[in-house]
Amino acid sequence: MTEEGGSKKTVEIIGVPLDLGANMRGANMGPAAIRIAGIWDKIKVLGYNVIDRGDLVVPIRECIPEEGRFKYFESIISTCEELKENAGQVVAKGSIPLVLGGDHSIALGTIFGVNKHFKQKKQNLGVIWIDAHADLNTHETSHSGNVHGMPLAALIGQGHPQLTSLGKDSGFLDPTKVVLLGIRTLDEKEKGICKRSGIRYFTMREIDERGMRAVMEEAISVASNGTSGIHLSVDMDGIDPLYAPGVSTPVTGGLSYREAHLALEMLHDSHKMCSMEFVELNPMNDVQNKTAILLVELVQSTLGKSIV
Ligand SMILES: [Mn+2]
Repeated sequence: MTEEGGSKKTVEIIGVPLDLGANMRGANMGPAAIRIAGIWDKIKVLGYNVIDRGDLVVPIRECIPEEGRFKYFESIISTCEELKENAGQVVAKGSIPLVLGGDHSIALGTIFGVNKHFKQKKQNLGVIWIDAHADLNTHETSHSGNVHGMPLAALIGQGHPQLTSLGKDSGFLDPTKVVLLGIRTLDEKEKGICKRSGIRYFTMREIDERGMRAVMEEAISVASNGTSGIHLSVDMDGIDPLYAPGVSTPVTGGLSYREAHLALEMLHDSHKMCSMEFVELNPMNDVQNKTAILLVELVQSTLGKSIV
């Protein structure tokens, strides 16, 4: 869905400087670091029109009253409502939303927004979610109460009613059309949720054994089956901290530089990608903006940059 009939596609950037879903602070500086890494020019050079919608206005942590065990639910939900609206508008225009996080809780806004558009046309959305974690905790299984560990659960309709209420008018994802890629650390109770979810998950072990090409072929086939588009959600901690140190929750043993590029080059070649988000970049932990530069390169691969 990236280039149709030679006409120029438009990519619309939406920055979401929100780190309220995580204990570690700093992901709210992600959109700025990604712009500094040259995202606009690097997309433009591939022949796309680029529109930068700027950043959504996100409440400041110190200005929000303490909300109890479930941290910053109200503020995260109101930001996600606004993001849902924005992402929905962009796909309805036939453009590609590129959402820049921010922590992974913002996927609730992006994906419910895109899904709402597809549901209105009686179509389904597939999702490829690259992450070290499964993000399948609920309020009952989460140790921390941090929303960035819960978004995928809420997107398939599980979890705290305040979070799932975001999907009331947009419908939930069909877990059999969702792929988790690169997972390598799950909470004990989250493992059971993952196994029972119906999601096709590819652990790092399976990627090691089968190779990224075979895994990604299957991932695209699962996310394409009966769907009209694939949303890509990239948590930068899915990539090995050797290449992507600038994240809030680094976990060793992740995707290599080449594996990550190959996966996204293959997604581009499928012509199914309709929307994307890149999240959990944390400039506080980065080294000379290296992870933001990698993120921009990965966006380019998803949009069709090839070696020759
Ligand atoms: Mn995540």
